[in-house]
Amino acid sequence: MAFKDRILDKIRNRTAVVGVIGLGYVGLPFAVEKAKVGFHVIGLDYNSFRVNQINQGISYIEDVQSEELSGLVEQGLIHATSDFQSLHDMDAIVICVPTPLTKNLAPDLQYVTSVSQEIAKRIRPGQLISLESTTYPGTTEEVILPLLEASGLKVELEIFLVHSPERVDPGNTRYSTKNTNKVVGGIGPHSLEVGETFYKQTVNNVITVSSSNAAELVKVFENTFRAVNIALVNELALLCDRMGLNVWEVLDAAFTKPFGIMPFYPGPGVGGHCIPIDPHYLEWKAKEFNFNTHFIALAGEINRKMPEFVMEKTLRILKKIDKPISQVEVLVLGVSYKKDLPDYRESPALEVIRLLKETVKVQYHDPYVPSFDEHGLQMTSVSLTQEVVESADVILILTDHQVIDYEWVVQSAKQVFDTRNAVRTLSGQKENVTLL
Ligand code: SAJ
Repeated sequence: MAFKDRILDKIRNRTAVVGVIGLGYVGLPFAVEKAKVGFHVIGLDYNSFRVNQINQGISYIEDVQSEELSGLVEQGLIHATSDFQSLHDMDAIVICVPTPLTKNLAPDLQYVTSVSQEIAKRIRPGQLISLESTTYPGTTEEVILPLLEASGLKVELEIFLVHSPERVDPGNTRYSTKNTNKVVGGIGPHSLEVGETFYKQTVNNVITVSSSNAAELVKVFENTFRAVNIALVNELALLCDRMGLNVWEVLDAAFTKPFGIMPFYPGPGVGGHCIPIDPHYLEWKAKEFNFNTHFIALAGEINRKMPEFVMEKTLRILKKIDKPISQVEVLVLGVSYKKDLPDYRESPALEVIRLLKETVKVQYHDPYVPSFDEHGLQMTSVSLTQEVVESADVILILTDHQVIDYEWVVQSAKQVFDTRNAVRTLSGQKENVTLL
């Protein structure tokens, strides 16, 4: 097994050139971890802005500090490019490109497929290819493998192919790429050995599974677990609204159970590029086996309904105001998909604003999102001044950024509708606050 032994040696002595395709919230932190232990890393991204930022040592990812990145760039350990020719120089190629959905919730593998074809054009014996993008079980074996072997090279003999799902929790300061357990599954035992050795260089704990299919299913299950449990508490919020009970009080009390339960909280919906999307990859694949994943379908339905519920409950509050509805002003606090991050991809807040704008005047403030152009909306964040807070008929908290002074907001506002229980820790009066 000359080719396997050679790549194993290069990985173990860290002379292997590591390629990372897709320099987003997964790829860039991974590239930094590899460079920190001495690997030469080539970052490949079609986005020239990202390439230029990285080569100037400037990080655009919250979890990567520019000081750390610039040091590695100056040492020549990280270099970014848009040139696919660089694939030939890479010994280990890690694919971290997006796996979105089409409009009718079907997998969109265009990025994975096109990158695999580019790799196949320049592939050479002795390379390891690892898919980290979240996808349905079978992608590595049924989509990537044939594209790579079209080159004439054989997986398990001359090239090595694994799936190792990314597990990045944006904004999580406790778990990083290095100390988050990493699952790896290979097309065969030789690929698995190479993949496991590769990840063990920078990850404290590598978990091997029997196949790339198993590794793909592990990750999609993880995100399905979250989507279903978030939908469960969202459904409870809908029921508590009808029963006149406080869902936050009920959940806080339920989570005092010291075993057999895990905290999840309701909200205005589910955003980000994972939880609203990944479970539908599994739902789509399961149909091939004549199998309906009811929990995934139901969770998606409930979570996607939350923005409409928030809009409806907001209008209920507004109807109590002695003012023509068309004159009413709503100030939205927070549009990113979760707190303390600038990312507003798939954010339910945008859907809530879109719905509300059909009836009332809406403006927003988000310290992390100065402006956005999405969902047919072009909006700019307003300053959170005393005047802006006092003049709004309702302040609608959709993202609970910690930098906001909620004590001041509640004291100054006429009405507050808090969909995240951001006011949970406030001691003062909260008569003007309605919770989801
Ligand atoms: N949300 C709720 N209630 C909850 C938890 C989350 O409404 O109890 C909402 C959030 O506000 C957000 C959405 O769901 O809009 C997703 O939140 P998230 O933190 O689960 O999702 P991501 O995409 O930021 O990160 C997740 C990772 N999060 C955690 O495990 C805590 C993890 O599932 C994956 O590593 C990552 O997606 C991914 O890349 O798959």
